[in-house]
Order: sequence, then C-alpha cells, then structure tokens
Amino acid sequence: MSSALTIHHLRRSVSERVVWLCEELDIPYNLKSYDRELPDLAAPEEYRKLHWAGTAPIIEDGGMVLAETSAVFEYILTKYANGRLSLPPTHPQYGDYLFWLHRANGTTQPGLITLMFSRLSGNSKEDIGTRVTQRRVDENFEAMDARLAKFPYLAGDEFTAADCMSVFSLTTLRLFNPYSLEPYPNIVKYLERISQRAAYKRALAKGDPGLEPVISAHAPENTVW
Ligand SMILES: N[C@@H](CCC(=O)N[C@@H](CS)C(=O)NCC(=O)O)C(=O)O
Repeated sequence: MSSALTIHHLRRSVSERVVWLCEELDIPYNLKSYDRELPDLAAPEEYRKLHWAGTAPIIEDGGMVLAETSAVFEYILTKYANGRLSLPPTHPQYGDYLFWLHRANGTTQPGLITLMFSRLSGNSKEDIGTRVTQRRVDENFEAMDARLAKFPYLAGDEFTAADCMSVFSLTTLRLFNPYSLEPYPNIVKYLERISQRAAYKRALAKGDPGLEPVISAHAPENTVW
C-alpha cells in the first residue's frame, strides 16, 4: 500500500527504531532500504543526498524531509500516534518516560559509539576520554538494570516509545561494538520480552531480513567490523 510517509532505512542501523515504532503504531509507511558501504560502513551517496545530515534515519512525509531520530520520533508520535506509546504529563511516570526516551540518543548511544571508535582507533582503555565514557556507560547500564528490576519497561508499567528508542543500543549496535550484558540480568530479561513482540519481529523481518535479534547476554562474535 502506498502511503505519504516514507522511511529511508539504512540496514543494520539506528533507523531500525523508526521501522519498529511504525510497526508498533500500526501506521502505513513505505520502506526504502539501503546498505552501508565499505570501508567506513557509511550510508551510500544516494542516501546522503536525501538530507544534508546524511545519517539514518531519514523520513519523508509529503514534501517534508526529516533526519535525526529524536526529531523523527517526535514527528511521528505527534502527527500519527494520537497519544499512543507516550505518557501524558498527568501520568505519574511521565518524567521517567521523558528521561529514558531522551537518554537513549543523548547519552547511551553516543557513549557506546565513542567507545567503539576508541577501540577501532587502538586507544588505550586508560585514555581519559575512553575511561570517562566507559564509567558513564557502566553507570547508565547499572541504572537501566535497576529500573528493569522494578518495572517491565523503561518508562515503568507500560511499553512506550522510550523502549523503541533504547533497544537498538542494547542489541544491533553490539554487532559494531560487541560488549557483554552479563552483568545486567534484568536488561537481558527485558530484551527477551522485547524480542517476543510481534511488531519488533515484523520490523526486523522487513527492515533487516535475516538479522537475528542480538539479545544474548554474552558479547556477539559475528561482528560487522
Ligand atoms: N544522532 C543521530 C545519529 C545518526 C547516525 O549516526 N546514524 C548512523 C547509523 S547508526 C549512520 O547513518 N551512519 C552512516 C553514515 O554516517 O554514513 C540520529 O539518531 O539520527
């Protein structure tokens, strides 16, 4: 079915989150998928021409072209969700919802990417940037694990867009930065629950056919680099 909304999805990338969000919302969209290119696993030129940012995700809606996951999420949630997958300001867990929604792209994902490039550059784990980032990432996972010991989802009792924002950094990203989740049993149980969601399965099947959800506690061995 043709729709006004098009998701330009770079396979094995954060744009997986947008495909999943639309599947959870059950809204119609056109999916255009692209592969990364060697040697840097960058988006292809065709993709980079869509928006000056050149990074996934990019969506089009009517004549509008939008990049940056947080902006894309806000756009889709505001325009198409009719209140679904977010909590209203009157909800007691509204603050938690906002925190985890924004924590994903504000801190978790940039921290993990910094560690990935640090490792690929051969930096010592004792370099100040690596050391400080590793501490922040560890603290982040400890807090996330403690949260998920008390609640089934990051916002709390309900599955929300905060989960759709956060899961990539815990799963597919580990193909690029293969870290272990063994110290965080509640995160691992959470990923098991997430992987059972029909919309998550559909999103991976459509956007990244053949990709097994990276939900095991140990660091994956079949990495991309
Ligand atoms: N903060 C940005 C980060 C986007 C980003 O770095 N996307 C990566 C995929 S995980 C990308 O497009 N890489 C390919 C490239 O830089 O050419 C967002 O969430 O939209």
